[in-house]
Amino acid sequence: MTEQNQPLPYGRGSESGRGAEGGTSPLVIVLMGSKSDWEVMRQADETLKEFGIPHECRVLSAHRTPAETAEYVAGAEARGVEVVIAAAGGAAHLAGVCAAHTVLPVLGVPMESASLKGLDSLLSTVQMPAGIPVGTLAIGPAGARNAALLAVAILGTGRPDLREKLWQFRERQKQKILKETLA
Ligand code: RP5
Repeated sequence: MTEQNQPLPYGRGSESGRGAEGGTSPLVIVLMGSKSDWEVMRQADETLKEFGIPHECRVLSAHRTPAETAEYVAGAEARGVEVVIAAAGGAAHLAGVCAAHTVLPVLGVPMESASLKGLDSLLSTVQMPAGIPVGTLAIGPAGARNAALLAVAILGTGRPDLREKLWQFRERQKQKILKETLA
């Protein structure tokens, strides 16, 4: 098994799905096309942890591991996964490929690329043909964080406790901004 097929070392022993204490099944899977995406996608991982969402983070590529990606995503629904987050950069096909293999909601996060600053990733992720939707977030860290928050909101439609946590998060965010001072 290659490094790309190993779960990333996100908060071992926390609410992280595979490898989590108690063998919790993930509700959200966070995929990224390369380990080089992890520094940004940590934000999704940390946000999901903040909300106590069992999840799993993995490197899987639409181009470098196409068969493994298809197999993993196709099996997600049967494992109890409810939301897929997929991040990729450049010719960013990962989210679209995920969406082709599942009817679970797929949230795409375009990674900033060296040559085109992520505009290539954004267009590759967002321009899906009618019939295979990908909910595309902003390029980079804001997209990573918002993908996780949107995943919580999707899970929250049937879980009042999660909706309450989202309201509490908004309140904390509001209070932080209201307390800002400018020197
Ligand atoms: C994409 O190509 C990845 O998602 C990454 O953003 C980009 C570059 O990958 P590496 O060459 O750094 O592995 O597949």
